Amino acid sequence: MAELEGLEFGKSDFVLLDEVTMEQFMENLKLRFEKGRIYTYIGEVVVSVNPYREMEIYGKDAIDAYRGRELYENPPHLYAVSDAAYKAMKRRAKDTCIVISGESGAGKTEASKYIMQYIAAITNPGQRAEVESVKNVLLKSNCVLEAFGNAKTNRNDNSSRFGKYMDINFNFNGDPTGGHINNYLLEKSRVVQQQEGERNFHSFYQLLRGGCEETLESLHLENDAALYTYTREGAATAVSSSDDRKLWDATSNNDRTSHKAVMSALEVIGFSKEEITSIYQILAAILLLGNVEFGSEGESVQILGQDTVNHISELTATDPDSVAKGLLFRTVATGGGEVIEKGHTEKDACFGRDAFAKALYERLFGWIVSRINSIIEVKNYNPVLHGKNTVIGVLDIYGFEIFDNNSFEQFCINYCNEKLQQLFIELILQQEQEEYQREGITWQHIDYFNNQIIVDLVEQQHKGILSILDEACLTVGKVTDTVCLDSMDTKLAQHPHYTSRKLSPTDKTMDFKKHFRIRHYAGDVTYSVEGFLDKNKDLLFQDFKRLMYNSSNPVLKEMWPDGQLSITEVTKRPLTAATLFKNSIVALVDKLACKEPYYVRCIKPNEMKSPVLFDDARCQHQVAYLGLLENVMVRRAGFAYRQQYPRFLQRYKMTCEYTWPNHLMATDREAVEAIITQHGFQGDVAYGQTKLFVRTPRTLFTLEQERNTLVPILVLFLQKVWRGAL
Ligand code: AOV
Ligand code: MG
Repeated sequence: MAELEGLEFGKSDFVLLDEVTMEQFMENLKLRFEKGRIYTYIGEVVVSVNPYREMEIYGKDAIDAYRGRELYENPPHLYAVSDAAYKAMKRRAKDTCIVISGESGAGKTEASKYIMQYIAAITNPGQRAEVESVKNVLLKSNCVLEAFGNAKTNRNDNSSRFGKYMDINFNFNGDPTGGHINNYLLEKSRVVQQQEGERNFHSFYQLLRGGCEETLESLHLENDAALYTYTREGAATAVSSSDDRKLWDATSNNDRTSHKAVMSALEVIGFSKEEITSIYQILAAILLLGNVEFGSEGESVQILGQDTVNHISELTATDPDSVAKGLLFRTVATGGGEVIEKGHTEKDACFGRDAFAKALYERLFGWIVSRINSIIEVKNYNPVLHGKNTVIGVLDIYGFEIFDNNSFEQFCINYCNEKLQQLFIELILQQEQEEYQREGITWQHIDYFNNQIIVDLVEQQHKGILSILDEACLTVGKVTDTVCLDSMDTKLAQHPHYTSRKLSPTDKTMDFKKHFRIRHYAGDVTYSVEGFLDKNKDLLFQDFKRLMYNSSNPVLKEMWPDGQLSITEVTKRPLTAATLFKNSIVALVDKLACKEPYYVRCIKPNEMKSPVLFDDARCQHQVAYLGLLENVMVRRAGFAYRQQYPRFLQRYKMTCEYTWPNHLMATDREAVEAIITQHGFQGDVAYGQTKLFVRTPRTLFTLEQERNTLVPILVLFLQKVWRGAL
């Protein structure tokens, strides 16, 4: 067994703090970070601080050390919670989930990958081919989804721009039999526009920098991201300072090598050659679309550069005239049922082109996910023959974020984080409460800040921001973003977590016509309402859908099934983007709530991506809003550890003369009482119906240490007995 850490590394569980104060919490967190101990427990919750450097703690040795062990037997690690989730799933046939939270750049995605790697490493010891292949697809899917769904933002060079929830299915043996990925609202606006210093999705640069000459030529591309409007915008400014240049070089090198990795991952997963070609043709078509410009002559709008249109039509296997027509006209049904073609204004044409590019990318991403799902879905599973099919879910979603300019996307992302914080509050409290009740133990209530009030501000029917937004989107006529803001300001003025400029006229950071502010659990965010209505309506002209549906490329056609509807069949009022997102997040929360949860709470130590800087104020802020101190209090007020009587007895029976080698008492519970009494730990435990509850981990550590000293002596003794020396 690995050595437990010495005290010079601080307390490995915050429950062990002498006093639960912010000072002591921060002191311990900082000390551990400085000593390279990035993980610390609060009971079964792992608090993780992003090290911003490579750590030598994820190798095979570490995996072996954690396999099958209890949390307190080894220093804190992601592997230990992964193992706990796996054990709960395997031994008790429980569906479990690991929820990883924390703000942008705190280390969620990296953590999710280590968790997946650990689970893959400890399963399928018999190396059965079909299980190996499922594991391979699950691991490789990360590489593909990161390429298409992650991007450099001003907060994180590899920021997840979509939410990911992955279920891994297991058979009764505890081996993975399949999986399913749910993706949540990809930030598609990034395809056509990025904030200063940011980039488009990695996939574009990977193709441009990593694609071979031949490939690029066949896609009508050149290997220079600066030639394309969609990849030029935010990034061009990112190379201005020397520091940025270093970063930029690092990312471009990365792009080159990543392209190969992604191509090979696609192949391993099982995408066909035609499918892979189609993926890159779509990426190329999007880049070229971005370069389509319009000019107007009198009333009529024209496309400048027929070549680009020809290339787009070739890449999408459509007819060039139809592409041009789709970009310049829209088909509308008049009140009388007549169908006419209406020419775009230049502005409408640009809007249509960008909406088309965004939709192409969004559908491509959705298609990649569903293709992976179809490959790894559990096949031929018969519960009668194979036992219960259990799952471990891993959630890695975009973290809470504040930028200089916060728009609809940040609003959705931050709302999603509110929902997850709410779930943490409910589950951690509920779980403790239920367990104590079931086992007949009295429990002391600890107060939390309950962020339900902010969740309500966003999603409450009729009164919440989403309802007001939807109402504005569904109103016929000219409702502008400003009109919508007005309506929010009026209806929400009294809400303690909403601020409008009307109420704080002296606040110069807010624009009267543009801004509203939400006091989120993780901080104040000022949102600019500009573009909210368009993004929420998410309008795409039916002509583009029909154009793609009529493509002679079957892969592309498959992505656009709604293109077969004629203009008169199209449903008038599809659900808005925000409502669709809300529904998907509500479904996600329901899914998580019915599983046994394990939590990883990630903290970002500084804004500079530095491995040595621990920014006290920033860290303390995160500890506060994540509710970690309250988490420790709940854990302390209750009992930090609990263990079934037989298992406890098995492990520690050698530490007590009445239980070693076997006890003569009526029940295991009495035998456990004998161990506890002999050590004088009575004050630190409570006896439940089926489990022993231990208040402080120290008790267990003492028993563990005693066991450590005794085990070698006993082994020696037994060897002698076997050899007949005694
Ligand atoms: P996030 O997922 O929490 O942000 P990431 O997991 O992408 O954050 O982490 C950001 C960067 O921090 C990574 O690219 C690594 O460079 C570094 N990092 C994080 N964890 C580790 C680790 N355990 N060891 C070494 N380096 C690490 V976001 O997706 O933006 O919310 O939306
Ligand atoms: Mg991430």
